[in-house]
Amino acid sequence: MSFFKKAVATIMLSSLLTLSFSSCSNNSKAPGSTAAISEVNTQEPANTDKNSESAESDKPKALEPNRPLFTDIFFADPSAHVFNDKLYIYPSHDIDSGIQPNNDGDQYAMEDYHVLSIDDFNSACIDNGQALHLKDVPWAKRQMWAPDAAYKNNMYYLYFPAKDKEDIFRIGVATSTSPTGPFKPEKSYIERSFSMDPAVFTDDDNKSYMYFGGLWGGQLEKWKTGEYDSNGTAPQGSEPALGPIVASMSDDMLSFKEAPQEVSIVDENGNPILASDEDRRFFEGAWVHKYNDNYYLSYSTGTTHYIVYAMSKNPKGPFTYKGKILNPVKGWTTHHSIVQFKGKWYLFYHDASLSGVDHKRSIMYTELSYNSDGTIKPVN
Ligand code: FUB
Repeated sequence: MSFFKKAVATIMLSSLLTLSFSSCSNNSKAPGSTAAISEVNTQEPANTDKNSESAESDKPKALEPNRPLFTDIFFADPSAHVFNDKLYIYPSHDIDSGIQPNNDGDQYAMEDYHVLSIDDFNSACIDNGQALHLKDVPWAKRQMWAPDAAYKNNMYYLYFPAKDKEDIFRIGVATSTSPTGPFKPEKSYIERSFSMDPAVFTDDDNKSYMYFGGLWGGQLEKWKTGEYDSNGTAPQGSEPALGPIVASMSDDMLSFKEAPQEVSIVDENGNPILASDEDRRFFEGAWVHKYNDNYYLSYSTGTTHYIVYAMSKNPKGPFTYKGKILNPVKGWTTHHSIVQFKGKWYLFYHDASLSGVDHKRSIMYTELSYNSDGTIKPVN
C-alpha cells in the first residue's frame, strides 16, 4: 500500500481512536525558554478517599505504557539511550508540512530536533526544547528524519539524516557537552554516508558502529553500485533483499573508520532473506542492542509494517532472522528502539493514532522481555 492510500485509511480509522486518549497540556518549549514538563499520559490514582486526596495528588504520576508521551506536539522515531542513569529520547519532530503525501515521503518535512528525558516512569517526560535546527546545518536542505545519539570522549553526538543541496540523503553529526544540546553541527555530512535512519551502537569494548539505510524515500536502493544512481531500484522477487549498512566509527565519532558495508540477514537455513519476503526483509529503521553476548538487529519491514529482529554473535553479522517484535501500528511507518533502563528492557515506538495523519506521530513505550534462549517475546 502506498504512503497515500495508507494515509487515507489511517485518517478514517484513527479519528475514532483519538477519542480514547486523554487530553493534555502543551509540552513543547520555544527555543531559549525553560524546559517544559509533560502532564500527559498519567495514570489517575485509584484511591477516592477524600482525606488522602492531597497526599495522592502530591505523588509523582506514572507514565503509562502504550500511550503517547505527548499529545499536543508530535514526535516520532524515538531513539532511547541511558546516560548517567537517566533516559534520553532522541526523536524526529513531526510537523504539518502541507506537502501532499507520496512514496518518497516528502510530506515528512521535519525541520528540527528536540531531546526528551525521563528520570523514571513515575515522573514526567520532559521536552528539553529545540536542540538543533535545519537552518544551522550548512550542508542540509530538508527533511530531518530519524536521528540517534551517542556518548564518548566526554561528548554527546547527535547523528541525523537530511537531504543535501542535491536532494540526496546524507548523515550528519553534531556535538554537545550536554545530552540535551544545543548541538553544534559539523560543516559537512559524514564522508561516505548515504541514505538515512542512523543508529549508533557502542559495544562493551568501547568500539562504536553506525547502522543506517532505508528503502524508497530513504534512497538505499539508489546506492546498489556504491555510487548514487537516481534510477536505482530495489531488488525484486527471488533476488536477495538489501540489508542495512554498517560502518565502524572512528575514535572521534565524527567519521567512518572504514568503507560502509552491507549487513547480511539470513533465514534459519543460512539463506539470504529475499526481496519478495516482505514480512521479514529489511526496509528501514535499523537498531542494534546487545543482551547476554548476543547482538540483536531489529528493524521495520516497511510495506508490511512489522518490527522484526535477527540475532548474531558478531556486531557486523551475518544476522539470523528470529521473529516479530511488534505488529503493525496505526500509520504507515513503524520505528523503534530498545534500551535497558534501571534493570528492565523497554521498546520505544510510535504510531499515528492520535493525529490520524501518517506524518504526525506520537511516541510511546512498552516493556520488553526475553525467553530463556535469548529470543525476544513479541509485544502483545
Ligand atoms: O520519520 C521519517 C521516516 O519515517 C523515518 O526516517 C523512517 O524510519 C520512518 O519512521
